[in-house]
Parts: sequence; structure tokens; C-alpha cells
Amino acid sequence: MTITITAFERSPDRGMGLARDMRVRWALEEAGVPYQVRLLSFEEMKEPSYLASQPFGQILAYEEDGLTLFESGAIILHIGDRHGGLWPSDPNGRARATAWMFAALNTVEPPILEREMPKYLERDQSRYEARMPLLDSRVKQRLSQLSNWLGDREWLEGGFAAGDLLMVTVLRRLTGSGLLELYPNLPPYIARGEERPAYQRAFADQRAVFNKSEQTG
Ligand code: GTB
Repeated sequence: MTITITAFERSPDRGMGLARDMRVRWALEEAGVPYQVRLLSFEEMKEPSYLASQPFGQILAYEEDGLTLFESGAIILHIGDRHGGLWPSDPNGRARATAWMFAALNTVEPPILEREMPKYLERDQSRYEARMPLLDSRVKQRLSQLSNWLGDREWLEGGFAAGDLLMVTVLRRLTGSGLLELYPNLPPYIARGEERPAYQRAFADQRAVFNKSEQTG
């Protein structure tokens, strides 16, 4: 069995582990499955040969023994089904973990991405500043609801599962925004994810790509 994932040759987040390969690296580490990485330039991501694997020309694509997959959530579902380690063995446990995976990707991540976009796309600073309160309030609504659910729990359901993995990676995009700290149980929840040995290995591996690209210039 050989698994290959793609990742940025030059990490746009300077090794912060915010791109989509990080969550899949983490899932593979949790499952205890070895993998290799094919690094791509922005130009290579738009070439027809890559579009045959990843129709949107994005990071990331996943290959395993003749299977090619794209979309980080689908890839993590596949890893859990084939290799285990990402949710409880009973069908109800898998279903609950899947619900939280969709919640992370479909309910919590969109307002976070929407809040980030004007930073890059809106050239008019005053328009950007005028929109921020609304964008912040949409994120805060989801954080508040998530925080209420989490309460004193260690993880979203009984034990750590793929829903937590995705939720933590999604919430990390808000680091430095000051919004997470409004909900006292969220920063420790993220920290618990980041402290997991599998996370640490995945983070170090993607960081090594950035460090190497800095050395080679
Ligand atoms: N829904 C897809 C999935 O989950 O796999 C989304 C894939 C995606 O958006 N990939 C991004 C990409 O390839 C990279 S991760 N974008 C280039 C393109 O669309 O042409 C997103 C990302 C990029 C940069 C930072 N950063 O600098 O902090 C963080 C996250």
C-alpha cells in the first residue's frame, strides 16, 4: 500500500499548518499509516495532469493503490473507513463523528473563510473595516454554539474522533483574531488537539517543507 498526498511546494501560510494537507497528514498519523508527499508549485496545480486528480486545481489530492480522491473531508472519511483510528467502531459512533465532520466543514468553516476573504480581496480598507463587525458576528454565533455544546467535555463526543480533528483545524484559522478567547473552553480544546502526538508529527512534517523552501530560497 502506497499513499501519496499533494502539498504546496511553497507554503502560503509560512508553515503555520493552515492549508488542507495538514488535516489529512494529521488523520494519517492518527491512523498510523505511512504516506509520501508530492510537492507542487502553483503552476503545476493548474496543469491538466493534476486537474485529472483534483478537478479544482487545489491542495490537496490523495492517491492510494489506484484510488484517487480529492476534498479533505472525503479523504479523511476514506482514511477512517479503510485504516481506522478516527472514530469508534460502532456504526452510531461513526455516524456521530461524520456529523461533526460535516459541521466543521459546512457550518463552522464557511463564516471563518468568509471573514478572511475581504482581507485578501477587498482593496478598499474602509469598506473592509465596515464589513468586519457583520463578518465577526457570524463567526461568533457559530463559536458560541460550539462552545455551548462542548461545555466541560474533552471532545465533541465521548473520545477524540475525526470531527474533533476537523473542528480543531478549522478553528486554528482564527488564531490571532481575538475571537476564540471570547469562549474560554475553545482555546484549551484546540490545545488538546495540538498536543496529540499525531498532530505534532503532522505539524513538524509540513513545517519541514517550509523550512527547506526558506533555505533554498
Ligand atoms: N474544499 C477543499 C478541501 O477541503 O480539500 C478546499 C481546498 C482548498 O481550498 N485548497 C487551497 C488551495 O489549493 C489550499 S488550503 N487554494 C489554491 C486554489 O484554490 O487555487 C487553503 C489555504 C491556503 C492558504 C492559507 N494561508 O496562507 O493561511 C490557509 C489555507
